[in-house]
Amino acid sequence: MNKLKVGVICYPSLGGSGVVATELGQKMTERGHEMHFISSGRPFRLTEENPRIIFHEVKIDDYAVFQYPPYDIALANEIAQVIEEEKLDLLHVHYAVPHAISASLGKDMAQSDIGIITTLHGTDVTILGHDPGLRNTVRYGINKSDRTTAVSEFLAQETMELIRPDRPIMRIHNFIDENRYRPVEPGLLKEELGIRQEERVMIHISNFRKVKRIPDIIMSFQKVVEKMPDVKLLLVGEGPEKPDMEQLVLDLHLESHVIFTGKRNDLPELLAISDVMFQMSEKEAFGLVLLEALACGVPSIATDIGGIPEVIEDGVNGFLVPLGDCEEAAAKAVTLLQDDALLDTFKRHALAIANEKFDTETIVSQYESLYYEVVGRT
Ligand code: GMT
Repeated sequence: MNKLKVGVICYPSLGGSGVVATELGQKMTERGHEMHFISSGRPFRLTEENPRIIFHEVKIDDYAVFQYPPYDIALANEIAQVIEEEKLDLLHVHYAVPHAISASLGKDMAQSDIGIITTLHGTDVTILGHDPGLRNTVRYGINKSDRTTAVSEFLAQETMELIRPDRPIMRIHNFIDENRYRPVEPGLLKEELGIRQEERVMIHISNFRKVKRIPDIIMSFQKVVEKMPDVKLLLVGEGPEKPDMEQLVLDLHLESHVIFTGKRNDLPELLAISDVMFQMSEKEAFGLVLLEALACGVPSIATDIGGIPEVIEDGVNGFLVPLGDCEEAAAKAVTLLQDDALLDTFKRHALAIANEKFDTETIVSQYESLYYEVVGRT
């Protein structure tokens, strides 16, 4: 099979979608393909030097004539230029809006017949899809793509129902870097964070946006502390909600139980000292962080919404609770944290499901087959 030159368009810093785009790019280079990232900044997980990864920065000049710098047009320009100069075989865009639109425009500008694959990650459908104006734009982006994938069965179905595109949506689950996310030796991290050996640890990792419903986590955790005081909650990440969450922790007198770590690079080590992950999101197309936790052997208490039930099987590798039900979340957390045998079983299931259902090479192969299918067709 010929090796491909693929243009990858993604957000450099927006959570899980940028992570998946980067990990996939890296995995594709191991299979001999050349990946050209076209983005406003270097994707934050693209840290290692790799001769088969080429980064093309989209620069936007601040012309006085525009009130807002036209990023989508600048991106289309760059895409057209890279298609021509690098003789790309394919474009893989993450997010329909604006990336699939810019890709389609860039393809026209380059007068190319290059194929476009769009991967939907969630908010472009579950949030933008509810705006009638933008819904048409999302549909346009999908219809202009040769193939569209969604990161969960839930998102694929939601897209068909809300957006009603002309073409089917194929589900390809997310995956993680299995060399990084695995059970690791955490060293003295527990002590460094001021956690006693005998204390249980719950962890939440996110970008602290409203959609993550962090107040539900803190209020559920308060109920856990009432039942078993030897427990700590790690809140890992940064984002707009953080100052309010720090205040809520003070208001609930939980400051000796809750640790805000800020953004961290040692997530596998933090997961290694954690017993249970806590995720109470109101929208989640997949929940990449849940899979990262599973791969480190950490089960979850998570809301029964969106694509989460495809990652967390209730009573197997975690517990699912109704959205906003802090009582139930706390009860399930206590059940798990107070029963060593049950926790051990859940941890084993966590690892097994991460390794089998979300096997990295299988999922990367699904994308690679799609790449060849679209290149063959165009
Ligand atoms: O919601 C986030 O934290 C960021 C967002 C993104 O755009 O990266 O995540 C979305 O894509 C991830 C990767 O596919 C999914 O794991 C998240 O569930 C999805 N977020 C939402 O649907 C809210």
